[in-house]
Amino acid sequence: MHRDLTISVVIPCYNEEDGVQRVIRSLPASVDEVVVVDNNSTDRTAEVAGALGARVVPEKRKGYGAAYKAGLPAVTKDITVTMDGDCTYPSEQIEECVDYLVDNNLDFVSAARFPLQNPEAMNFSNKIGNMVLTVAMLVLYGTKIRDSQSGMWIFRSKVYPLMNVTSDGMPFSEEIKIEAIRSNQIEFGEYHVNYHERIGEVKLDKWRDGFRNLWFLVKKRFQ
Ligand SMILES: Nc1nc2c(ncn2[C@@H]2O[C@H](COP(=O)(O)OP(=O)(O)O)[C@@H](O)[C@H]2O)c(=O)[nH]1
Ligand SMILES: [Mg+2]
Repeated sequence: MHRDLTISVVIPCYNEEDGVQRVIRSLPASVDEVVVVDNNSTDRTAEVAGALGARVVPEKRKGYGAAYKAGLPAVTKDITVTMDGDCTYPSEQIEECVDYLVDNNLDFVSAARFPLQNPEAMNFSNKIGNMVLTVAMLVLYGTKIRDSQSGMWIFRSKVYPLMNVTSDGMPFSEEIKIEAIRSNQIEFGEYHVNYHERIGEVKLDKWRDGFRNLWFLVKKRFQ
């Protein structure tokens, strides 16, 4: 609990046995609940997470979005915080993000990685890909945000049902932000955070996922 609000952290994982245990261990004491969504991992992700006290939600449908669609409705606390199971997002800044949400009367905060505090944390092509997608989102939706692809969000759990999220894959990240920004019942904000270098193997296929995410933005805009 922080600022009288209870906190759940949701972590989607596909083969992140090393990363997820470090993420869970690094969480501040104010986190009341950890939900790990395991997508048919073939390593020890589920055992490791369970042994560290996380609630493991199994999801058979593949994909980052499918995992979140199983994990986000499963939270039971006031605030939902999301992060990857790879130690890239700053668990040490969760409380700061909740402060930003509360102090600015917001419902949904997206943690922006750019400008990168540690330029080494992301390779050049991913930086370009992120920039292209964020500009595409600005052009198509008029959203003036710095990071359309951040996987760390801090929101009041009660607003989740107000967002109509559909994607089973990586576009889930941009989609939830569009839904939050567009809703007149949700106050959206961005907060700059530090982004760390990844532990474990990258799951993202930058060309395939980059184009899929771009196509998703176009499709959702004109449907
Ligand atoms: N549950 C689940 N998690 C996934 C899947 N693909 C990626 N992830 C997780 O989603 C997070 C983001 O993937 P990652 O490779 O770090 O992508 P990046 O952060 O965009 O480079 C990581 O915690 C992955 O383990 C999937 O198909 N299912
Ligand atoms: Mg990641």
